[in-house]
Amino acid sequence: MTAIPKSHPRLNSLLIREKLVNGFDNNLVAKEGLLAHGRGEAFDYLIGEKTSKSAKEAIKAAAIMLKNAENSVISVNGNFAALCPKEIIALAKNTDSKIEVNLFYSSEKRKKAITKILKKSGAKKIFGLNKKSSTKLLGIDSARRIVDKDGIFSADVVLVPLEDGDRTIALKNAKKKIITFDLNPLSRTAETSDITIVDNVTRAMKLLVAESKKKGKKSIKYNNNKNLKQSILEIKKNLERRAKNA
Ligand code: PTJ
Repeated sequence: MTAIPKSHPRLNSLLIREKLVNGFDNNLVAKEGLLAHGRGEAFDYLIGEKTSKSAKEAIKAAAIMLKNAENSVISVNGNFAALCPKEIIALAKNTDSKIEVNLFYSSEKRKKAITKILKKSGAKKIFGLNKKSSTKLLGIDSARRIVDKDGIFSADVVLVPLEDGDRTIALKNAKKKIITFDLNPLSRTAETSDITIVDNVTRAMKLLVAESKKKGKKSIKYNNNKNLKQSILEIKKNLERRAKNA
């Protein structure tokens, strides 16, 4: 592990990168997960590496949607497990959601490593591990089609972070409400989901956990297309400010 100077101006970003690299070394993260992270980093740079106003609105709506759900599931992939294990458990507890491991680049070795870190962080029951209770989602070619009958398959709301577009579309076709974290507001997942949180999952999950603890509000006016437009305009504003100061 390379020592990162504490005074580095992009310390947080480097620490996140290191978590991903460690996650890769420990079989949590797929090689392609490192590439996905690189894409995310580029967008994070464009949004100014902080949670925007539109992301905060999306987070509020997501907390309400999860709490109002009958059967909500948090879908966990390698990047999510490496970056936010404690927050996954806390969110599941606050919103009474199930946790399911669902991988694009699936292997038993990776599933084991992800299960281990989730259990270490306090998970009791994890879906998506038992072949006997698995079934297939229509419209997907990747291993992501294999889902748990009692988990994603029967869920009404699914949180799918850092997701590929095909599965988001398949889940929408299966009439599920979808919440996602995606730093790219132009991705198919961002455009297809019911709630897209355009923020780094490491910042946004902490805020979502805090929001999900709050009592009170049972509904919120929220429009994902408007919110995505706002995210894009926030990037534009940020770039204009940078160009002015260049
Ligand atoms: O663990 P697996 O096998 O299920 O594979 C997971 C990856 C992420 C490799 C897989 O889902 C994948 O290939 O995803 P995509 O299609 O590359 O989409 C990932 C999206 O997440 C991209 O739009 C990235 O910009 C975005 N992203 C990357 N890092 C972050 C992020 N969004 C929020 N926070 C991040 N830290």
